[in-house]
Order: sequence, then C-alpha cells, then structure tokens
Amino acid sequence: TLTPTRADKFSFGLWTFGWRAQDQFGSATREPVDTVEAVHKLSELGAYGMTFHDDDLFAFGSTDAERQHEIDRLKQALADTGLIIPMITTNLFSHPVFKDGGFTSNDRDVRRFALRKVLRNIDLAAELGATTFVMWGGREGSEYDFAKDIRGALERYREAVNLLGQYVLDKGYDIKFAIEPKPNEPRGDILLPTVGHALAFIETLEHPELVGLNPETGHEQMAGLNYTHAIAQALDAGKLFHIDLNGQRGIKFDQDLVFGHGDVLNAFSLVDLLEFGGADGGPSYHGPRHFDYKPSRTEDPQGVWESVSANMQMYLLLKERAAAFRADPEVAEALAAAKVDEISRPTLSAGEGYAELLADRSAYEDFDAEPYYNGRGFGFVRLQQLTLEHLLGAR
Ligand code: 3MF
Ligand code: MG
Ligand code: MG
Ligand code: MG
Repeated sequence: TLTPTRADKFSFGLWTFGWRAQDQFGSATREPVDTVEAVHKLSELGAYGMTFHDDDLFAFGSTDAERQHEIDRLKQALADTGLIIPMITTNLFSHPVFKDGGFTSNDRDVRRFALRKVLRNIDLAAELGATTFVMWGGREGSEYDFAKDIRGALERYREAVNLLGQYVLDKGYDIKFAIEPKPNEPRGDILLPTVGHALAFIETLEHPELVGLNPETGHEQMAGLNYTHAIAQALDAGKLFHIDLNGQRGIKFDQDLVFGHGDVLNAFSLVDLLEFGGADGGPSYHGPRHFDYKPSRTEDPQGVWESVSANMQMYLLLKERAAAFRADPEVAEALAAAKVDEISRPTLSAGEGYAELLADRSAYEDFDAEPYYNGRGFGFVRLQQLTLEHLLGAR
C-alpha cells in the first residue's frame, strides 16, 4: 500500500517540481519543466491532481492568444491522463507591481489591478472545475511599522475577499476560498500570519461560509507553532478547506522540504489526525493531500521526480505506521491510562449547570488534590516512547 493511487488524492503545485531553484544567493540550477510533460509524469507517479498560479501556466503579461494556448495544452493533457485541477490560485507576489502587496498595496490602482487579476483567474478556476481557490498574500505586509496602516490594510483585505465572494455567488460557481497564513517571507511581517489570525479574520467577512483555510506545515512551524494543533483547530472551526504539506526544521527561512523531511514526529501526528481523527476513526479531512514543497537546489531532473514521489511515500508510510500504532493493544492501554479519551467527555453532566456544580461537594470540598503530588501521573512519556517505537518501525 506504499504505492500511491488516485484514491489517495495526492496533488502538487506546478510551481513545486517546476521550481528552477533560483534563491536569494544564486541563480537557477534547473531548466523549466513543461506543463504537459509534468501532467503525464504526475499521473504516472500516482498523483490525482495538479494545482497552479495563473503565472505558472502562462507568463505575466501574456497575450490572450498565448494564455489560451497554454490553457488548451493543459486541458488536452488532463483529458489524456484523467488528472484533475482541484485548486487554483493567483500570483499576487512575483511581479514588481505587487512589491507592496496586491489586495493591500498602499497604491489603490494596484489594488484594483490585483482584484481584476484574481477575478479573471476565478473564471479560469470555474472553467477547469477547480472547487478551491487559494489566497496566499505573501506580499500583503510590511517591513516598517509606519509604512502600513494595519487596520486600514485589514479593511482592504476584507473588502477584496467580500467582493470575490459576491462574484462567486452571483456567477453560481462551485468554488470556496482558502486563505493561506504565513508569518513572514517575503515580507518582514505578513498579514494573517497564522491559522489563528486567519480564523478570526474570516469571521468578520460578509460570507464567512465561503472562506476557509489552506494551512502550510512549514508556515506554522516558522512561527514556532505546532502544525498538528493548528490543523486540529482548523478542523474544530470547520475551516480545513485545503492543505499545503511540506517539511520545515525549526524557526528559520521557509525551507519547503519534502513532507516528513522536517519535523517527522509532528508529521506523524498530523497524518494520524487527518487519516484516523474522524468521529468514526476514519479520515477527519476529505480534500486533496496537496504538497507545496520545493525540490532542493542540489537536485537534477531525476532528483526532482524522486522528490515528488518521496512526498507521497512519506505520507503513505506515516499512514501505515499510524494504523499500526492505533491497532497496538499496548498503545490502546497507554492511551487509556493517560486518559486521552476522557477529554471527549463533557466536564459537566447532562442537565448540570453552575448551581449543580456548586452543590457537588465531591467536586471541591471532598476532592482530594494530594494524590496529584508525587502520587498520580499521566504516563505521557511512556505513550511518547511507544509512539516513537512505532514511528521507527520497532513495533
Ligand atoms: C509560499 C507559498 C505559496 C502558496 C501559493 C498558493 C508559492 O510560501 O506557500 O507558494 O502556497 O501561493 O497556494
Ligand atoms: Mg509556502
Ligand atoms: Mg513553505
Ligand atoms: Mg503554500
């Protein structure tokens, strides 16, 4: 079962394996990847979908004819392979015009242009059958506190997302939006920096039901946060609309490593949550397992496709390990001893309110707190040891 199939719903951004590996300090180390070849290659390797920014498919400033030519080539490749486009997104960060942002540039003309670029791309999403539209506002932010009125910028962000939502409703498109938080890079500080910030923002929108999240592993980890916790909170809010899986090792620049090649323990708990965290012990998330990673600059074309496969292999391997972990009676016993299940039990009994709680002497007057001092532990360390033994294949 370590061979990816379409049922696994793996998808990749055209910009991921297509990255030519130019960075802050050096030029590209690889040739461009052709879209049609890429679709065929992804299909062969077991993916079910590909995603892209408008500018990945046709260069910024393309004529209508050039744009249509690339769309037609893509459509043919999709028809030939059966691959789908589950999500598309708009590039509002590469061209110099967006140097101070798209939806929140201080320059109103730039904001209007950004909206037009996105509206055109939403039409393309509908045309290609993509049901999720991701919005990563990488240039929405600042380096200097006095350079950006943050409350004003959030109002403009809201104005933009409200307009796009209205457009989708009026057109009758089957499309939902997914905001992708990131704390920094390329801007010094980016608006909506974490899952929590974005969740709060969504509730201020005219149509919050149209907007959810696309949390990326490395983005939360760049902020020192626990990605599995972030995903759990997104699920709790009913807002896990899409996901960007990759690897990151600690608080540093955005590494975009292969999924599992960063914090593998966190990747393990994440896969367990996604695959076995549903109410029935099945999946808690049913959307694409989308990889947003970058093949390292050291890799040649063969290494690029090996890294594509590595993402899917890591996911399936972790899923297999998580299934074994869940099936192990010793783990079940350790989970029970640690009272992990007891968190699902409401703290108050049915029909109980504060009056009943106040009247319950066993809850306070007769409650014995002393055993918790040097007397009663939770056994979380034993549980973690079992977790690692499973992860390392020692069980
Ligand atoms: C940057 C990202 C972006 C977004 C993309 C939308 C270029 O760190 O993660 O990738 O994922 O713009 O999906
Ligand atoms: Mg990213
Ligand atoms: Mg990243
Ligand atoms: Mg991303």
